[in-house]
Amino acid sequence: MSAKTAMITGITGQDGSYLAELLLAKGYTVHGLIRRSSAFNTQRIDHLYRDPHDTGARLVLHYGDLADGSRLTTLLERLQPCEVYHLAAQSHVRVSFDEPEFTGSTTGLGTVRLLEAIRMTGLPCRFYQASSSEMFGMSPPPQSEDTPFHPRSPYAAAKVYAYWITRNYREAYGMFAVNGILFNHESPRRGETFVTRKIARAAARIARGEQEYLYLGNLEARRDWGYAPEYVDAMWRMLQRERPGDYVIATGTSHSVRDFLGFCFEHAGLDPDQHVRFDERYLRPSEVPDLIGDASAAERDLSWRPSVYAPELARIMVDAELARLPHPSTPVHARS
Ligand code: NDP
Ligand code: GDR
Repeated sequence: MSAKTAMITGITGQDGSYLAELLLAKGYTVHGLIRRSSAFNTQRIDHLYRDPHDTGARLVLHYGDLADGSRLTTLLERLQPCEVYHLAAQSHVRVSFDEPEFTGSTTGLGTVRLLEAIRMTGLPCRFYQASSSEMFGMSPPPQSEDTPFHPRSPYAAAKVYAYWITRNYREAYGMFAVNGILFNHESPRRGETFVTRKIARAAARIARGEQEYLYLGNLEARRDWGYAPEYVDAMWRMLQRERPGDYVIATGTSHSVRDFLGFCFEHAGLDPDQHVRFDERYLRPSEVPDLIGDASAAERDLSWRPSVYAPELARIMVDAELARLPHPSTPVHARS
């Protein structure tokens, strides 16, 4: 077992929760950055949390925000992590068209605030940047570490900035700073407004008679969908390398949104034609048509390879949604 200390920004998100699980299982002490909100936003990590007064509690949460560089500096100074996983971001592509400036500040400048905090404290830690396949945008598939970026949204443009500033701190200051260029990865913990979770949730609810229709936008976009728990393992592997490098993480397969809809609805015993409606509000001003990642460098250098592909992922997600719903035999008055 290792006695390392890690810091995770975005620990309350999908990836942060799986990464915290992984690092705790490896014996790390994990410090997570959380935003103050008027209601609790820690549902994804509540099962990992122990009262800090308990001896042996190794998950510690700290208030902080990517907008607040001085807080990042003082936290790093105090916690002295040896690995920093920077996952926090305004991560929704469609929302980034509505809030481009906020997205630039959080998703783009948030990264340089954290890197600068590391540089100023002189901490010899390793840094992981959550880069995205969205940076490839219009570049045709397959996309690898050598594919040029052509971002198609304020989110993707902010991630391109964050990618390059990470490389710049590596080159300028010799920092161990890496970019994981992760293609879409999903799970039952995915945010409810991302398309896979939205579809899986609707399939379960329609099958149980709790919802009639599902409203979607562009069904023809193609994505390379993998399974989130496998992807956080790749993040960790990148920081264990002898030398820093950037890696694509993907399954190498692509499916359309329509395909994913078919996988979920078939598993729930439903016909999409009877329940799916188009709503233009879910279209984007500019779309990313087709992503297929080439993760051969990660397989070669990190010994990382995926095992869950989109059809199985869809079944995992629908089953999780069905399990979340009250059992059909439970009388309505007994449901909380
Ligand atoms: P989520 O949207 O589930 O989680 C985002 C996290 O960032 C949450 O913990 C959120 O906190 C936190 N956050 C947002 N804004 C701030 C802020 N201003 N200060 C501090 N924390 C903030 O994202 P995922 O887990 O899916 O993704 C993790 C990272 O990986 C993101 O950077 C995303 O852009 C990137 N990525 C994701 C991919 C995917 O397919 N999932 C693929 C490629 C990259 P709160 O809970 O309070 O909202
Ligand atoms: P994406 O994920 O934009 O790829 O970004 P999302 O699930 O939002 O969209 C995937 C594709 O589905 C189409 N789509 C819809 N999308 C949503 N959200 N809602 C709908 O109703 C709908 N109908 C069709 C979209 O147009 C798109 O083509 C995710 C995020 O996690 C990013 O943070 C991450 O960087 C990338 O994946 C890789």
